[in-house]
Amino acid sequence: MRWHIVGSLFVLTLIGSMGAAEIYTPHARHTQLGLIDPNTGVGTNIGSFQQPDLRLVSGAFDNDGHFYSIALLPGNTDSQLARVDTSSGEATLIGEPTGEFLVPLEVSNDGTMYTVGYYWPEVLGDTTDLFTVNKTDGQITSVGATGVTRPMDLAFDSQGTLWLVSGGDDGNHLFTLNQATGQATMVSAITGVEEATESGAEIMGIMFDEHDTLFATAYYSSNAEFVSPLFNIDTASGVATVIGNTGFVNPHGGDYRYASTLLGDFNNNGVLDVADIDDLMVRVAAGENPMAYDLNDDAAVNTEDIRIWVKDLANTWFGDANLDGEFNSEDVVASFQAGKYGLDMDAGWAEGDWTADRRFGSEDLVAAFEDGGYGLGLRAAVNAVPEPSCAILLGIGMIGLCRLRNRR
Ligand SMILES: [Ca+2]
Ligand SMILES: [Ca+2]
Ligand SMILES: [Ca+2]
Ligand SMILES: [Ca+2]
Repeated sequence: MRWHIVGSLFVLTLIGSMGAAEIYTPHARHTQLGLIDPNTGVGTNIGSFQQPDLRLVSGAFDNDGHFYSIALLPGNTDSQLARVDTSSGEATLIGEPTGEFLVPLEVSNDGTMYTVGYYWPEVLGDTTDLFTVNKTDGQITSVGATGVTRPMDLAFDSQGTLWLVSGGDDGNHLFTLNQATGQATMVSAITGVEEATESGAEIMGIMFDEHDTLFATAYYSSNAEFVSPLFNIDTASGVATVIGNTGFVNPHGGDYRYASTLLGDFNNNGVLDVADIDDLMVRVAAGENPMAYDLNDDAAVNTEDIRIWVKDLANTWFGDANLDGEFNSEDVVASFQAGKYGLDMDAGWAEGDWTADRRFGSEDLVAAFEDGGYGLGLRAAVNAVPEPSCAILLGIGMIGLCRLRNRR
C-alpha cells in the first residue's frame, strides 16, 4: 500500500511537470545544455553538446519547436549554425561556417531567424549588422548595421519587437532593433546585477515569456567561474530582480519555451503537427517509454499511443501525410515525392512512414488503406467508413497494393 501511494505521487509529480514552461540555455561556459524553471530560477542540467572543440553561445526555439544555437569554432575563427536536441543536449552543425563572428540568435513568430555580428576586427568580425539566417544551409543575409559592438542575446516580445542586450563598453544595456534597417535604439540601462552578484557579471542571456516578463541570466567575462541567478528585468526602468539561483556556471544566451496545454503537442508550439507525430514515432521505434509520450497512461509508449495521437487527438487518418485531416491523392503524391519508398532510409510521417519503423514501404500503404479513410474527406465529417475499392487503388497506380489486399 505504501509503495502504491509513493508510486502514485511519483506519477503525479511527473505529469505535473509535463508541458511546464522552461528556459533552455547553454551553460558550463558554452559546453552543456540546461533548463531553468522560470518560477524558481532552479537550473537542471540536460547534457553535453558533445562538441568538445566548439563553444555554443546562444539558443532559440523555432516555431516548429526545434532549438538552434550558434557554435563558435576553435580560436574564434568562425561561427556556424547548430541544432540542439533538447532531450540529450547533443548539437549538430548545419551547413557551412558563416565567415562572421556571431553570438545572439532568435526566431520570430513567422519563423525568420536572426543573428547579429560581433565587432572584433582583430580576431574575425568587422560588422555589427543584423542578419537573417537560412535554417537549411546556415548562411546569413545582412539587414543593416545595429551600431552595437558587443551584442550578446536577442529576444522577441509578444508584440514582435526585437530586443538586444549588449556586453563590453555598452554592457548591461537593453536595445530594440528596427527589423527593416537593423538600427538599434537604447531603451534602458540594466541595474541591480552587480549588487546581486558582486562580480561585475553582465546580462548576456534574455528571454520573454508569453506575458512579456523578461527573464535574464548573467555571465562573467574573465576566466573565473560564476554561478548566475535567474533575473527578472523591468524593460522600462532596467531594474533587475533576482528570482533564484540557477546553479549554472556562466550561462549564456538561451530561450523560453512556452507550455502547451494541448495533449500530444510534444514540441509545445500550440498545434498538433508532423514534428509531434515524428517525435512520438521515433520514441516508439526506439523502444523507450518516456512518460511524456504515454498518451493512455499504461506506462508503455507504443503503437496504441500513435493510434490515439492520429485518430483521437489529431482526428485524422493514417496516410494523411500533410495532416490536413484528409487522406487523399495529395498525401500519396507528397509521400512518394519524398523519394524514400522501398529504400533503407529514415522516413518520417510526411515521408510515408505510418507504421513507426522509420521506413516507407508497402506495409505503410497497407496500413493507411486499411484505416479506411482514403478519399472520404475530413475524418471529422465522416460517419460510415466503407473500404476503399480496388478502382481507387488502381486509379492512383497501386496495382501491387490492390493484389496484396485481395490475397488477404
Ligand atoms: Ca506541435
Ligand atoms: Ca501508452
Ligand atoms: Ca492530407
Ligand atoms: Ca513504415
